[in-house]
Amino acid sequence: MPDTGIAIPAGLTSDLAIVSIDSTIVDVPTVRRHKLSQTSVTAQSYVIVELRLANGAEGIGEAATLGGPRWSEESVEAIKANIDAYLAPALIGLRADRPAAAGARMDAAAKRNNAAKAAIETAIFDALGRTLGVPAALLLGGVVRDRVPVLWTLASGDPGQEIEEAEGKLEARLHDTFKVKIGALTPDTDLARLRRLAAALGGRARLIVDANQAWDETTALRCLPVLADLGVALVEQPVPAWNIAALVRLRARAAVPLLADECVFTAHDMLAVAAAGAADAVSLKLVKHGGLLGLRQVASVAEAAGIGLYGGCLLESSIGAAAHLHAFAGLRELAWGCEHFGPQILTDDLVTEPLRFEEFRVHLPDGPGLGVTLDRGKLRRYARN
Ligand code: MUC
Ligand code: MG
Repeated sequence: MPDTGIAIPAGLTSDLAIVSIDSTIVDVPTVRRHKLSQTSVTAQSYVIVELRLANGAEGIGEAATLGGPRWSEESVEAIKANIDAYLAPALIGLRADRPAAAGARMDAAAKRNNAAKAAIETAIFDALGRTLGVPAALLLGGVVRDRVPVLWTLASGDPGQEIEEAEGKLEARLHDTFKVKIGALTPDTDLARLRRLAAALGGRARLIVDANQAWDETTALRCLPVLADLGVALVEQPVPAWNIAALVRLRARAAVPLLADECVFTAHDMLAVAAAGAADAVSLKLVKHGGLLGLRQVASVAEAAGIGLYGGCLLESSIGAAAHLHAFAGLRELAWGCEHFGPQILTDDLVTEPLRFEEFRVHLPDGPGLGVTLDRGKLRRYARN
């Protein structure tokens, strides 16, 4: 190494080449059935990525799915196949201190496959952070916040059970905002359900709803004023992802802010939604944006357009949730907080020390890389045969 007068951190002088990338499908049961408009799950399926560098450092990442290829086009089976056949081979030999170059190589090797790419990029940041002894958040520009307000999702479809569940969360001071999944039932049944929830929890909790694209424009036009009257604070993806024009028309008439989810995967999508004036806020998710760098890119486009940021999830375990928290930690504003309750809806976690939930907030874990450690015993227990 030439004498530049600049001290090179010991980790950077080690061999940072990526030597192996392994992927494992796991299925972790949930504490209750979780119903969305397009699917319903009693177990969460993830692909866990383990990446190793020549210097011996290891990194982990997670690709989350929800009910097979129903929430988006990626299933765990497809994610694993594309990692093993295309994405991993494209990265072997690349230095881990080049995550942007890794992104370019992965984009050249496979179109979209954003959850698969996000899991690998997360593992690169983890391995690099562990090598340098710094948190992934520092590699992304440092920390503005070390804890984030976190909501809980009510999704059994049974309002009696949902009120009891919400009361438990309020009592334990874990969550005081609740996202209600609608669209699996008829619009009128959902409105009746929301009336009961608002009457029981109103004044003590904030309610938002997510229709997961279930309604057509006419239904949304009829239901949004009712939701506004009930005090619902935010309505997520009421109409199909393709129907940006409907979002624009609804937004012009609705007295409740609209949150873009399935209609924003890439920074180009974000730009189109912003230019059309189709949303008040956007849900940021690694599985949509292809990694921490992609998430921050989408956030930058939203920030430039004055669109609020919401920390979205796909029911990740503590591995995926930690990765999101590192990406969220450096955002200047995260107006809507986050929904990384995933680790709490699983009957078990995949790390040695799960994330800390306290006083309605989830904490950014301490330590190098992601700050969480894979429990290999758990990985084996939940691995699909
Ligand atoms: C979504 O569409 O937002 C996040 C929380 C939840 O219950 O479902 C997910 C996906
Ligand atoms: Mg959503």
